[in-house]
Amino acid sequence: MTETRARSVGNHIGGEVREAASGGWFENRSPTDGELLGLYARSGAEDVGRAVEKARAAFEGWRLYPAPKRGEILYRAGALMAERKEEFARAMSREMGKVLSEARGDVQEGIDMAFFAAGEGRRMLGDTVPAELPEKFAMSIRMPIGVVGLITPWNFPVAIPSWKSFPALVAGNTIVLKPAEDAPECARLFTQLLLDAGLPEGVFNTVFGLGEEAGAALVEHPGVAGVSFTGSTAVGVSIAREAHRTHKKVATEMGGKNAIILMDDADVDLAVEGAVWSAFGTAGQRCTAASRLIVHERVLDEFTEGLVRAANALKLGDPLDEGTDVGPLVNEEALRKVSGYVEVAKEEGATLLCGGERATEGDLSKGNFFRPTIWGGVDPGMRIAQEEIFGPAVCVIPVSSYEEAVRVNNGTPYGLSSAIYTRDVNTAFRAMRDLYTGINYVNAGTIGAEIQLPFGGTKATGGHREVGQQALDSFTEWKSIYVDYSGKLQKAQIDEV
Ligand code: UN1
Repeated sequence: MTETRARSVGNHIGGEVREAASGGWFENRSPTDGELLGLYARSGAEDVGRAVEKARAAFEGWRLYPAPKRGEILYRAGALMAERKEEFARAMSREMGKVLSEARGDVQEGIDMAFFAAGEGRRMLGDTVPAELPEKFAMSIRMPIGVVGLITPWNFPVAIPSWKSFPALVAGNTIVLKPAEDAPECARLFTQLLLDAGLPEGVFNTVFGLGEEAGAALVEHPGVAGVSFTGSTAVGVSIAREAHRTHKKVATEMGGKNAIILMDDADVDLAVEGAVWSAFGTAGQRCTAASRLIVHERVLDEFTEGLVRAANALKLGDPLDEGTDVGPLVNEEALRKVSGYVEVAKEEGATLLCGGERATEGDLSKGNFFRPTIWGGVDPGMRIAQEEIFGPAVCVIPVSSYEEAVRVNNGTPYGLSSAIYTRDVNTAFRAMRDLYTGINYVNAGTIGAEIQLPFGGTKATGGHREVGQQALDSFTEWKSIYVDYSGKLQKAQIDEV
């Protein structure tokens, strides 16, 4: 019955809401019970072109609007987001399956980012440096790049659009957002929020659609000066290639195969808690999720026993119920992917310690629920220990020394987040030197990065950084400025005799 009442949601282009030029729509369904939540514009190149045109026109005014004033609009956006936190969080849980407490946390990252970026409006530091000639002034400033295309994922559907939009806006860019098709309602609420906060028409535009249609059109469009993408490494690499071909500035935030190392002097109970939270929080659907546990053989049995017990105690259920620990996977494709790795693990000879199957009792049968899965006896070279699974599944890899643990940690194509549990301060600092990932934790799991420090990783993770002051790097170009006030020709690098 509810299906007939599904709302149709158009694109937001230049302050107007409009259907896709093709008249097409795509469905947004709940991963918890399959209910149809809404229809969203299935956009293509024509819609993207119109949005870029509006954003291009708005850029001329927005870049001249003083940065502190741009920041004031972001302060308003942050305050409004705080007021609407519950509305955002509920829509998020419903459409992508994250449990409510985590959905609130996702919105909180958006609020934090709004206030942090707003402050940049009165900072946005450049350098002033001495010039080598006597009557000459030298400085550098950041300049906006123009229209930026943002392609955002469903797993942090408020935080990540905020991470990208707020720094881009405060720096003076205008935006076309292509949000993930698995969380379009959050993007609609986000867009409405920015309009309500007072952004001028055309500064922020949202085009719904599929990656291979609207997303690809955005990356190819010659009027787009920069692209920022978060998602899989396969898609990110093809976006980066296309962006380079069409001379766009590009930032890609891609996969992870994050590990927690447990040394033999670790607080094992604390490590169990950190591992469960990092591996099974958000049903393992975070870029930062721990999917490898590198455990010293001396604490292996004690740790594994505690881990399996804690994983089996997690409550699967409706993400809107406050008592639920783990919600559904985002869609059936995700379910198929995780199930596929259970087969791979079997072939590779890993030991399944718990989970490994869909959960179908009662109402769970209506959704994409998968039991928290742990494999023991994993060799670091196995596919389950090398490839990003993006679900509630984790490998336990035994090691016998610190050096081996570091080698295993660094021995994947990815480099986002890593953690070490140890009571030895020297080991902790050594690890902070040796672990080749963009984010390191000591005595905490691999998730929970805060927005005031750069977020991103090495190697196949992409090498770019979001949030923190470094966020501005993806949305600005440096300009070096020399002012000669001598009134005569002064030649740099030339010794006058
Ligand atoms: C992501 O999964 O893409 O550190 C972002 C964390 C969160 C952000 C994760 N603050 O887990």
